[in-house]
Amino acid sequence: MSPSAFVFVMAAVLAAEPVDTGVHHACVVLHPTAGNKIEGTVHFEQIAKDVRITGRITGLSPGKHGFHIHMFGDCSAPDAASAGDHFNPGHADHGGPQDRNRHVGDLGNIEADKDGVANFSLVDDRITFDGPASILGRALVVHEKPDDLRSQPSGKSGARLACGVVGIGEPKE
Ligand SMILES: [Cu+2]
Ligand SMILES: [Zn+2]
Repeated sequence: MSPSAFVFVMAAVLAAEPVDTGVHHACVVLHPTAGNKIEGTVHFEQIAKDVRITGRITGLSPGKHGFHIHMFGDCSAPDAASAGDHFNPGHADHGGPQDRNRHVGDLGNIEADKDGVANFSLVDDRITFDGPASILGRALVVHEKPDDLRSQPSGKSGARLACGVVGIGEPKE
């Protein structure tokens, strides 16, 4: 084989190599809405068919706080109303993370300790990084009150205390 033919063949082989453009890690930096001091960082990592959600959020009142993916990655309004409703591509009812009938964005609650700090690690089997249930570009919202996992349309979780956009994270391997 001539050198130029070899280069041609190698270029064809490299071009045919499947390129994995899939996202396996996403990251959210939470910013407080007007009038409070909630801050935090949350990571989403694909593990087989599930997504592990880990994070640390500070400035909360002790106890449970609703924790959802909302439709729009727009945290610009002072009360984060611009993020829209719960992310619900399947037109389901509001529910808890263990329910089959739930919004894709229904991640339930996080719980803050007496110092107002929530350290958590959850696993969810509905959110994804591609296809119709992809959370990329949408918003993560932390609420004032617990999500009761039942009431429509959003679990009576009250005001939005912090909001952040779900961004593509650096691969962790
Ligand atoms: Cu919410
Ligand atoms: Zn919901």
